[in-house]
Amino acid sequence: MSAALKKIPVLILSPSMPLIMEGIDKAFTLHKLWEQPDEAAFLKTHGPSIRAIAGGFKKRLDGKVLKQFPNLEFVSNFGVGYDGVDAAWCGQNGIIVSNTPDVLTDEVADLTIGLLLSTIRQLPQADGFVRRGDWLNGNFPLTTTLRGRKIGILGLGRIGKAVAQRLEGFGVEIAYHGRKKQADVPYKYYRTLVGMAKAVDVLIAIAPGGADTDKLINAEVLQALGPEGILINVGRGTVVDEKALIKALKAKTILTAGLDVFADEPRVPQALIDMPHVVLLPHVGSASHDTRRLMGQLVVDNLLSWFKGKGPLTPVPETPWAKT
Ligand code: A2R
Repeated sequence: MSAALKKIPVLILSPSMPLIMEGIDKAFTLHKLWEQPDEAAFLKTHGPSIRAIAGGFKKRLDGKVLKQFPNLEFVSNFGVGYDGVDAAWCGQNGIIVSNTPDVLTDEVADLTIGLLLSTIRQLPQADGFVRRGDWLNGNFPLTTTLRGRKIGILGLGRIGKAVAQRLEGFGVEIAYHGRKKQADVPYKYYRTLVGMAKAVDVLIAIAPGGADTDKLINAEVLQALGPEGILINVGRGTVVDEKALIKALKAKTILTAGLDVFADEPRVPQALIDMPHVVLLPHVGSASHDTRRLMGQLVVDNLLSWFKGKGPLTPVPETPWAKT
């Protein structure tokens, strides 16, 4: 690694994958905020020299936080979702933000299908039934089915398309909602989410978090989904109004839900935990060794590419980069 790169200070705010920390440490001067005896004093002394921040961000990196780093050039975000960074603020202040798209698309799409089938056919519950010895006393109750269902995808992006592609193999009808109709997709487009929810009985959400999508799936949408309705959320928890969801599940406004993401992770509302028919996962969409390795490497490679003067590999749309 070059001596010039080695002088560049890069900050990680909270423990990250070893691959990320080792990769950054090898090429740059790595600072680990959580290891500092006095974080505030560290930020005061070293904040002005930091040129990049990397990792996943539990506490949102908004303008107020980012102002502590007047020489910041780059935020390398772990994950395709980057609602933990105020990318619009970064764009306005000459800071590039990168994320880790594509390398996790198939993994999350696979998990989505697994969660869908688990929720419909009650697979975790059936597993518990065998383990408890309940089978000795009779058969597992019959479940609902995927057969004949219509599926609506909120967010037909990279992952949404990969989910749709898999669903085609299941012979189900597919529709989608997003802010715009897409050319060259064979699925029916709905201009409104409520309109789509009325027409389908499974809603799969794979949209980004942030202010624009906050509580997009609300009481009205759930009502429209109907009593046979199933909600699968693998995007961001904030996209669902959790209180409305709990109410709808309790009132049987919809049938059930399969959730990999929650509004305040890792805290999951007790009301959901208490419902035996919903399936709850701890945000594991991309969480395989292989895929996380690819994501971690992309975090490091974005930094390397940027500081070698080659531009970011995967900048987010709010911080476009054009070579001058
Ligand atoms: O709205 P469009 O046509 O740009 O479609 C995007 C959709 N989307 C929205 N749909 C409705 N209302 C919104 N306010 C809104 N904002 C965005 O979400 C697009 O089809 C989709 C996002 O797709 P991609 O950017 O390709 O992201 P990818 O790689 O599929 O990942 C989706 C999300 C991440 O943002 C993380 O939150 C999560 O999966 O891991």
